[in-house]
Amino acid sequence: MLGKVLIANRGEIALRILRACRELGIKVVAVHSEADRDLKHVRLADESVCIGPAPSKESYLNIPAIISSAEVTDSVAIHPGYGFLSENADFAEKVIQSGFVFIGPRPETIRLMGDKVSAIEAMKKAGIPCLPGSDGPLSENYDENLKIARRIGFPIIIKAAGGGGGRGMRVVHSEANLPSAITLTRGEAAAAFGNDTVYMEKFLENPRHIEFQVLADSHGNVVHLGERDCSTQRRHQKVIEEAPAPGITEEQRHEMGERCVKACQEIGYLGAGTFEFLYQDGQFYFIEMNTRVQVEHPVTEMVTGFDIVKEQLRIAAGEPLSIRQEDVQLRGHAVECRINAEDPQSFIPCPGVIEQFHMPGGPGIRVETHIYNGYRVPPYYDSMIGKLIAHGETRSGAIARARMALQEMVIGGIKCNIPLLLDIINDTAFNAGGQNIHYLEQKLGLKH
Ligand code: MV4
Repeated sequence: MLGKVLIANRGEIALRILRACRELGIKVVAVHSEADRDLKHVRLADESVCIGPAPSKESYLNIPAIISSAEVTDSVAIHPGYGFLSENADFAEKVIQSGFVFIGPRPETIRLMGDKVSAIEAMKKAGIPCLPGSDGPLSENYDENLKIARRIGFPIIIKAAGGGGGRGMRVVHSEANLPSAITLTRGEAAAAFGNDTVYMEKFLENPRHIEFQVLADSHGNVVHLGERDCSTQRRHQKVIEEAPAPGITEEQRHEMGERCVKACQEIGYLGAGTFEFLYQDGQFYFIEMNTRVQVEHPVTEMVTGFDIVKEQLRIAAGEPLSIRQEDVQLRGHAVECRINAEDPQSFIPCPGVIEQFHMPGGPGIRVETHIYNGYRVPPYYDSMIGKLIAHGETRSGAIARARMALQEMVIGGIKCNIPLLLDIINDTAFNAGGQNIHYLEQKLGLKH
């Protein structure tokens, strides 16, 4: 096993990674910003290094500071968590060049998936269903682009190759708007990602967001752990995720899971990964692949019984996966509620001191959080302060447990979104299951 792992992240995921390391007998190095000295995982780590001032750019995104922290602490490997440098191919490359193990896919794979045009091309070639699209970057030739749009059929969507997660895209409903949409998206993409490559896809009006979790080791073993439904979102921020996805049959799961496994084998994927699909009218369409552990990984852990972060560490150590596909059986249902330090009505972040914190408990309840009584939520980072995951034998059983736990949980001193989460958990449409990506914004729109 890896002797010592440096965790290049903060908050709940840093604590989650620390716990997985501890279980495997791995020493832990925490790196933190000046604003994060009091993080729970920093206190629990074997060693800690302050890597810079509060702003992420100067700390959690400061590659030289992180690499030198690994050097001075004699770390063997670096776990990037999610966000920050987790999908930065240059970082992964520098980690490896400096003699450390990067806990994630190879840099070339991160780069391939980071460019959405090359990701779609690779996946299409590997037998993953994709949307009708431009099958490559758009040129500057208007007639050519119009021809592509007519072949696909309106509405279409223009997306930035360097985008993802909802950044850099524009829907076009008619031919008249095509040239300006391409020009505008290209300009925004150049400014935001330093890459003005754009591509075109058929636009789906009412899809669900369903993603498949995979794990691949360095011995050629690949497994899928089924899917998650992440359709309950607002402005591209997921609010509630669940596994399995309502209404997806064992046959669909098997077919899509197998396709994802085969695609991983074809591209030589390594580590944990997620295939993101849009699902509409019974069909799956690949949109992106995430080459990191995801915020919502616990719902998959709850229904499969496997530990995704421990598997990441085993894979990075060159060990074979501890899971064979035939061992993967889904049991019950899990829902995850993201707890954010924000106003539940305006969604404005609410940093400050946690004056009171009571954890919920009972059968099937899991809380992933770094907060504690007296902890100050800093204003510099994402407002997510924790996750409540509820497991039950059925979807309604899991929802009932989530409801009880949300009612039981007390977070005082700052505003948080528990009232909003309860409102969703008690909503008739949410309880019916299988809502699309517009459900939450439509529900909130009704109130405003
Ligand atoms: C789409 C789409 C409809 N049609 N692509 C947004 C996030 C990025 N990962 C892709 N996104 C979308 N791509 C086509 N061809 C609708 C979305 C979309 C969305 C997707 C998943 C979850 C939430 C979303 C919210 C708005 C739009």
